Amino acid sequence: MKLLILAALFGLSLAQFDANIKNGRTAIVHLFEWRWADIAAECERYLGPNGFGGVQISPPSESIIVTSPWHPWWQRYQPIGYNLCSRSGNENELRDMITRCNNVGVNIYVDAVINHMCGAGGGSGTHSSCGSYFDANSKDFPSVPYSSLDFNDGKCNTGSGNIENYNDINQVRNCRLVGLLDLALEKDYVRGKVADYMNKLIDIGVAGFRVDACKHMWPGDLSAVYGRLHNLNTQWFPSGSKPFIFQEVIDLGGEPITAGEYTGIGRVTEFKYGAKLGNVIRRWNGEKLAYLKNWGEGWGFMASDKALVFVDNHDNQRGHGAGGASIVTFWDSRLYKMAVGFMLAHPYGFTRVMSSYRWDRNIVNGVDQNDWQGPPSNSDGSTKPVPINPDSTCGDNWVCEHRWRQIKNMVAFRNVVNGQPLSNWWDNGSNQISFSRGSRGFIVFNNDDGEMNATLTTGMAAGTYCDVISGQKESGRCTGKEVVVGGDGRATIRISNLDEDPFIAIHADSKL
Ligand code: AAO
Repeated sequence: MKLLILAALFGLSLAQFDANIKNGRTAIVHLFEWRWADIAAECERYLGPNGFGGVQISPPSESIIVTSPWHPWWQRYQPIGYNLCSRSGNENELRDMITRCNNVGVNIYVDAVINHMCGAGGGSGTHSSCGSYFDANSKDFPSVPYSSLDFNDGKCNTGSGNIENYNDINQVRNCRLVGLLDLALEKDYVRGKVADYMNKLIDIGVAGFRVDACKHMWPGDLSAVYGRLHNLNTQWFPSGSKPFIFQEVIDLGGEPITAGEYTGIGRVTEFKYGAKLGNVIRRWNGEKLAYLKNWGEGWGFMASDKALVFVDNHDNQRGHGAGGASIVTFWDSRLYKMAVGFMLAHPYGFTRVMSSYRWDRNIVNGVDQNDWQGPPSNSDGSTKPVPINPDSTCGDNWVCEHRWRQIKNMVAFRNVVNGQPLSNWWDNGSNQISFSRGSRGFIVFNNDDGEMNATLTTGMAAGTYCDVISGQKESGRCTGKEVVVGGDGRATIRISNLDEDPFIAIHADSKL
């Protein structure tokens, strides 16, 4: 009996680390600010067929509408209630998306903003995405309802009421993050309202949550909320499945609150990953690809089975959050493809691919003057659809990194090599590296200034393979470079440092 209880507890505690992904898939994509109707179509026409396991969506909860600046993306991080209408669409469209994505084996993960409501200066009225009335001055949010009794202000000791010092744990968790009204999650009532919101989404069919701003919530409060969550909808998930939880905690070291305080209750975003990989790919601070030999825990990251990893996110691609100038994004597309390629080839962590929109980037003294700009929009601020061009790229300033051939094919690579160990590491002591994933995949990078010409152990069966970076296998033929693996498992690899994509990847399914 005792053993059974232990097993049940153990099972429960492990469950929220599992992304509930179907069909052996391994990566998710953040379709930042996409409309629900476009995500539904993307699941059916692209994500399902190309082996993506899931989508992180922008917050679906009712938010404030900000008009100065004009409809910034960040207005959605200021909830005024938990009705399900947002800039991405209404509740029916949300339900339709979740159903259609689930039906093609693509999971939906919701960005849950539960630490706070809108900013203290949000005013009063019905300037909200479902038109619900609220009053930020009196902390009155009748659509939930929350009243002034449901906020933390009494517990905050700073003069401004805001977080002023990240070295003071109490401030970070009891004061307002950039002026956002801070919910009192230790109250049973507040926990109940938050859990109701998340449970409604679970019942509709989502597979889990990115939980926003977890550093600003006490782990005990979060764990109490998670403990109230339903199992996933059995129409699409095995009975007893728990929602996947990945928590946004920015821990680059140097602060008293660490990611480790949260890894017991769910996965955690590993922000060191993108910040350090950016340095390596840019070759800043004397970093080189050869140093990636012990990438992962060896670099001081959290345990692989606790980590949610990404090259950039919606904050640090535009200077919000943390990571700094080293973060590589679609703006540096050549380096970006290498960084994402490396991430998807390497076994560490659960991977998330970013999919962005272009904005009028204008960096003055290191600060982007237009970091607030929302998605491609009509003049009334409504979000534009994502048009698909004949060559399968996206139009209207939607970047769609996930549709770049190199990135899409590396998502497939990760699925093919799933579960295989990293082996046959090779480097030239500088910026040329290669490694295998068991006998299922092999990748080589040349980020040096000279040409690479080396005979390397691939771990692959003899044969001719199609490089999925310069091209791909189509109707049995290769549209890119071919790699010949000999009977000894070795291949001669030449990569010019001048190539647009100075890397090559082959896998079991790209064999010709
Ligand atoms: C907007 C306006 C504000 C206004 C507010 C209220 O911009 O001027 O006061 O409304 O009216 C997003 C936007 C915000 C926006 C907010 C609400 O980014 O600009 O405010 O929506 O509309 C901290 C949090 C982290 C948070 C990050 C942005 O810990 O949780 O700030 N990310 C999430 C979301 C994000 C969202 C929110 C939370 C709020 O992803 O999109 O905000 O829902 C240090 C700390 C970090 C801290 C950063 C930034 O980082 O460690 O925890 O993140 O500072 O303040 C080095 C250090 C690194 C340090 C960094 C920066 O890199 O190593 O640790 O420097 O100092």
